[in-house]
Amino acid sequence: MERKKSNLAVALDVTTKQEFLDIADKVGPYICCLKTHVDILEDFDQDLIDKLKKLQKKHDFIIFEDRKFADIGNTVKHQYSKGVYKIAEWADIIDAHAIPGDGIISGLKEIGLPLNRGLLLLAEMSSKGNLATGAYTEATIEMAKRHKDFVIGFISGKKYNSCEELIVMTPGVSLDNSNDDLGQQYKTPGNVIENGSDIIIVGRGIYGKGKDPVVEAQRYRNAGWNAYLEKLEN
Ligand code: 6AU
Repeated sequence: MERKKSNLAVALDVTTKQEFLDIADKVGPYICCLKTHVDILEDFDQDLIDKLKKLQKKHDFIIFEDRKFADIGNTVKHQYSKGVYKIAEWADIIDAHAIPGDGIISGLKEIGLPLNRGLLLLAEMSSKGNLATGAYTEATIEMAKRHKDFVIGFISGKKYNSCEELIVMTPGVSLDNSNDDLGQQYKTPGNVIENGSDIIIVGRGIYGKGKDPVVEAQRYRNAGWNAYLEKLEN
């Protein structure tokens, strides 16, 4: 983030390999993290991963596969390391829901820790009516504290006083819209950085219809980084 002066993660939710690689190359210079949903790609293959890794080297970003694991430890272990995607081989970080209890972290950790990977827990969500609030969020924070060897942070809208050292990444960020028609709710980069978020996650704001990904990535990078500098001054 310091090297690139960027706290922007791009959520690259497109469904073809060509679009994916094209946008990743365009936004690469402006991001600290590329967030993927590889299971939405129609033509996923090993070649995509090889090319993604090349782009990672070229542009210097970490790869976050937003798999949102949510099963028992034994199952997520396989989902993380095996199957078509072999996520553990190429994703620097992943995320998981806390709903199954500590076993989900223990299972993912067995695979990820030896590979020097990191895990984010979903402590809050951006969508309307979501259930990750109050006591659930509190319990998630406590779970993270018990696994600090592997949990590096949260998906959340704010920083928690009791674990300020853990990274907070925040989705639901837009400079132009306040919601979509399927329950997504947006805040501005300024709002979320003010609340203590470290990294803004932006998807359609960057490559949505009629948008130029380079122009938008620069715009969001500047908005996020300037909000961070302002926060440092105050
Ligand atoms: O900017 P958008 O609305 O186009 O995309 C938001 C991205 C999507 C979601 O899967 C993801 O952020 N997301 C997440 C996570 C973990 O990143 C959690 C959440 O609560 N809400 C959310 O939108 O790729």
